[in-house]
Amino acid sequence: MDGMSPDTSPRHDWSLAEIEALFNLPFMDLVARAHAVHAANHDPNAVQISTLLSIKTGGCPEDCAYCPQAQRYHTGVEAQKLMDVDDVLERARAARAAGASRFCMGAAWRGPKDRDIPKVAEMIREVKALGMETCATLGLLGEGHAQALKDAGLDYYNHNIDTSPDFYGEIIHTREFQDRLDTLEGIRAAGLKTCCGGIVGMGETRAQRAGLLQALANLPEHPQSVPINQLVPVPGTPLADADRIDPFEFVRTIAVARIVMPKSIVRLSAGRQQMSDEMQALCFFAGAGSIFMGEKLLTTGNPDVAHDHALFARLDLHPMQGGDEAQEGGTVHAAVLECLDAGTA
Ligand code: SAM
Ligand code: DTB
Ligand code: SF4
Repeated sequence: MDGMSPDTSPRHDWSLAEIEALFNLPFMDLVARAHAVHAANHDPNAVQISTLLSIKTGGCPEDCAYCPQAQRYHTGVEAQKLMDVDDVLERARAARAAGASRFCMGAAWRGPKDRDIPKVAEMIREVKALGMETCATLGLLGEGHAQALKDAGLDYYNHNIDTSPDFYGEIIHTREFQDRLDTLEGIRAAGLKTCCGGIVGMGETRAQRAGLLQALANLPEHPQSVPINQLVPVPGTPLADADRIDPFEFVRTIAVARIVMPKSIVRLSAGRQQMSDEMQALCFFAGAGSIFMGEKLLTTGNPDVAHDHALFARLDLHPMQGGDEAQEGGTVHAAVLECLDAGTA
């Protein structure tokens, strides 16, 4: 197979040259091909909605160059301890009311300590009981952690490889690329769904963006969810002054991710506040099938919920109930239906 054929059966043997060839296609050809793959595998008018909550903020010992929560950078993020379960639940209910089908809990840890797991497990159990899908992103997992989270009802675990193996060492020094692969292995072994992607716009080359997608596509299983983040440059971090990536290059990255992992849900993740509505529409056309909705990501801003509801209405998009199952026909959440009705009235 040449990487150009319309065959969409998942492959795990992508060469860098094949992925670079996709990036190098004429823009219109690339986006058209990506849309064809998208429509063959997903409902192109459905977008899955997740909401993020930072359950433990700031004070992180790691040195990820993009991150406002690393203790060593002075970003103005105030460190907060692990939230109480009731407060988390209140936020999950609000997210559900705004139309989110999945609630993602993030912690600024290198990884959880054994003593953190029971409290996070309780959050997961309670959020799940609200009828939402659950996701957690807590860093590197130790022995037994993934299984304990799975037993509590966790659906997805988010752990990003963040960038290509050959650029990784310029961004993070406190943990190895292999550490991340090991955590991803533990997630799969516990039967959790994987959410794994990366960040673009950190000064990497196109070949390195291709390398990020190659590493993702050649994992033993394609992650069910692939978040593509555009760097949110935060003052105080080493990447505060990184040049913004060309918006069309970002769209190309979404399109290539769509083609190389045809069954995965590609998430148009961080950075939407810095994108025009038109650019987001192009990302959806090129194969993005999921977003974070809610005015905050973890510590940085995200578009207003009302603006996103209006965008869905303008683009005739409907929320999918969650994950792959939704391809068989998701349930549209009442709050969003109302908004869609209002938008078309
Ligand atoms: N501490 C855990 C970890 O690093 O695995 C979980 C939380 S961490 C904030 C989750 C992900 O957020 C990172 O892997 C990175 O992809 C993304 N992220 C963090 N800061 C970002 C930024 N400024 N712009 C875009 N994405 C960012
Ligand atoms: C992911 O890939 N992006 C989200 C989620 N997974 C955890 C996080 C984005 C964080 C953006 C910076 C912030 O808000 O602190
Ligand atoms: Fe810590 Fe995660 Fe931020 Fe890295 S990305 S500094 S591990 S919170």
